[in-house]
This record gives sequence, C-alpha cells and structure tokens, in this order.
Amino acid sequence: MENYKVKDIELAEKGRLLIDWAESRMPVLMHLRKKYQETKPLKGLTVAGCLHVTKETAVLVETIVAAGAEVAWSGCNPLSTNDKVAAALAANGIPVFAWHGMNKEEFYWAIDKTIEANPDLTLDDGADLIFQMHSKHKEKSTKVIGGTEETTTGVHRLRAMGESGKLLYPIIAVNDTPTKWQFDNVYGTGQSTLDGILRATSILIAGKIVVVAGYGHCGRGVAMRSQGLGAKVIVTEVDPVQALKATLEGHNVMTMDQAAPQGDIFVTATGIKDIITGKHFEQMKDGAVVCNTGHYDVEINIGDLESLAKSVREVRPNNEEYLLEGDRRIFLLAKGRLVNLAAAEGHPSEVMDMSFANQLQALIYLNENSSKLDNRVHDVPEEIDTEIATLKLNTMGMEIDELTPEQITYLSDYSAGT
Ligand code: 3DD
Repeated sequence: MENYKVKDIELAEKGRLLIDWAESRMPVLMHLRKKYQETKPLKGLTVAGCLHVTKETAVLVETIVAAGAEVAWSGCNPLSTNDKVAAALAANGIPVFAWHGMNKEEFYWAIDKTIEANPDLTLDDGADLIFQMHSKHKEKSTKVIGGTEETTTGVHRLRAMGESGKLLYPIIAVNDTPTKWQFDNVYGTGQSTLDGILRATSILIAGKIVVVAGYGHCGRGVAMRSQGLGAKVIVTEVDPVQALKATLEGHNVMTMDQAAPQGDIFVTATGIKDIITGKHFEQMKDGAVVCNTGHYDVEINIGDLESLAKSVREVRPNNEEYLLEGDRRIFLLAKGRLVNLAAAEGHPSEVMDMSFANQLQALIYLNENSSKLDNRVHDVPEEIDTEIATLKLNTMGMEIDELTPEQITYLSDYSAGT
C-alpha cells in the first residue's frame, strides 16, 4: 500500500530536475545536510510537516531525512503544491500527501495523514497542522516535543494561543529570526509576487500604478520591486509608522477608498481580512488586476466580487476575468490565494536556503532543549541566526571584519565620551 497521495507519480523525473536545480542554489542547507548525515541528530524522530510543497521545500524535507528523521508531509495551501516535486518526493519514499487544487476536505485529510505518523516534531507554515493537532488530535500531542512556525500569520496565531495557555508544546518562531524575515519576507516576497503577477498576466509593470496594501516586511518588498520595474506605487496602511516609512521610501500613501479608482494592479499583503471589498471593486478601472500575497485568502472579499459580476471566465492560468456592470473587467489572480506560490514557484531558492536552514536548526534545537522550554512561542536562538548568516556569506565568497579587543572594550566603556 503506497504511503503517499500525489497528482501523478509519473511526474517524478521532472520533479527531480527541479529539486536538483534548487539544491544547487541552497548551499547553506546542503552544507548542513553533509554535516548531519554523519551525526544524525534527528535519528529516531518523526517530523510532520505542513508547508508549501515546492522544489525548495523538497530540499528541506530530504535534508531532515538525511539528519535521521522519518517525515510525513502535506502542503499548507490548496493551490501551492508543485505536482512534479510532490511526485519526486513520493518516488523517493517520502510519505507526502499533496496535490495542486485540493479542496478543503482533502486539505485537512492530508494534514490528518501526517498526524497519523505520530510525530515527535511538527513543522508548520500558517499553523494549520498545529491547530489541527490541538483541536482534533489532542491525544497525539502528548508525544510531540515541539514545533516550528514559518510565517508571520502563523506566529501571530500561535503567540495568541501561547498567551492564552492553550499551547500543548513549545513552538519556535522561525519567521521572526532575522535571517528569515530580513530576506525571505522582504526580497523573497518582493520578487516572487511580481513573478506570480507576470506569469499570470504578462503585462507591462512600468508606468502602471501598483497599489500595495500593507507595508510590513512583505508589502515593503513588493513595493520595492514594483518601483524597480518602473511602477508608481501607492501604499495603504493602518499603522502610521509604517505609512511614514513608505512615504520616506518614495511611495504615495492614501486610503484604499482613495486608491481604488487609481490603481492598475492591487496587491494585498496585510494578513487581515476584507482589505479590498465591493465598494472598492465598484470604483476600479476597467482591466484592473487584483491579487493577494498574504498567507490566507481572506484579504480580497471574493464574495463581493462575485455578487458584482455578470460573468466570470478563466482567461489565462491563475487569471479569472470578472465582467461587471458597464462591461468593466476586473482580473482576479490565483483565486485570491497567495499569488507568488499559486501562480509562480514562490521565493527563489537562495532566500529559502536561509529560512529552511533555520527550520532545520530549530528542529535540532528543540530535540536537544525542549524539556527546558515552556509551552509558548520562543525565538530562534541568536547563535543559530548568526551561524546561518555567516555560512551564507561564506558560500558567497565574502569576508567581514572582526572587532578588536580594544573595540569590544570601547563598546562597553560608557565613560569614553568625545
Ligand atoms: N514560501 C515562499 N516561497 C516559498 C518556497 N519557494 N518554498 C516554500 C515556502 C515558500 C512561503 C514561506 O516560506 C514563508 O516565507 C512564509 O512566510 O509564508
């Protein structure tokens, strides 16, 4: 009986080529794989993972296996699984339950299949696995020594659970460590979101007005890369400090009500629901493109768009034309789900290299320290973050200066004035 469910196992060969490509651009993770395949720090443990099945994730999965663990894997979004990669993992004996276009029932069935593996560690992106464990399989959580969380939205949910005393095991917030968010969230999301928009539309970005909702790390990256491709960027925000930052970084700032009639392309990156609603669609120009790059599909109110539409048709892959009164057309990308993973391949391998090195080190840290950690959200230890940054620099052939003993003394000598 095969212990996997993928779209088509015959796609494995093509998937292996994609994984080889990612391996060649993830030198930190491959360095750690070489180290840990000898020492096997995760030997005897089972890791259940719920994270987008991409070529980069496959490198992480096969590194976790090389470090000695058994794994069972599901995707963390119904539209983000790369079926070729899933087939390659299955063909390599990895229990993977993921295919592109899962419905809600299949999505949670897949997560339950990974919980059936009786994990010692959980690895999450958006906290759906941890939440399923805590709500439907509490009895299985007694064996779990700890978990990790990849994304901003997931960490928010889990910090709230921790503060309310509901967490059944300690969680490491991988998202919050600098070598993850400084690069993955900013440069990864910036590039991969534009990648998704371009693959789904093939439109010119230069000269267009791109409205970015949310100027957190992700929105800032999207605004930066849109500007780099020649767009005029409008930023909408609720946080005055972030809005001020957007202004000083060269973007126009206004409300979504003011931006709706102006924008050519709209990107939501807030983690909050109902950012773009019916009243905004009613104001939009003919041909406006609307998409989301946040983890969940709650930021664009699709129900409002459907109720305003006379008809809907798919005009390109991941691109649906909604025809409104007055024959105005609005193009929704990837059904409002994260456009970078649903319409493209997610962040480039080079940034996922650091995100996933943090994931791997966090799993090993949990295995060695979980008995000392209480059931709340913990940060990645600083020394892990520093080691990953140093390894990354080394793989890029770069060296940096070191403080001399005198400089270290100077830094702590408060009496040394001008
Ligand atoms: N994410 C973005 N690109 C990804 C990729 N190529 N593989 C796996 C996951 C990928 C999303 C998450 O890593 C994380 O950045 C987030 O915060 O959601």
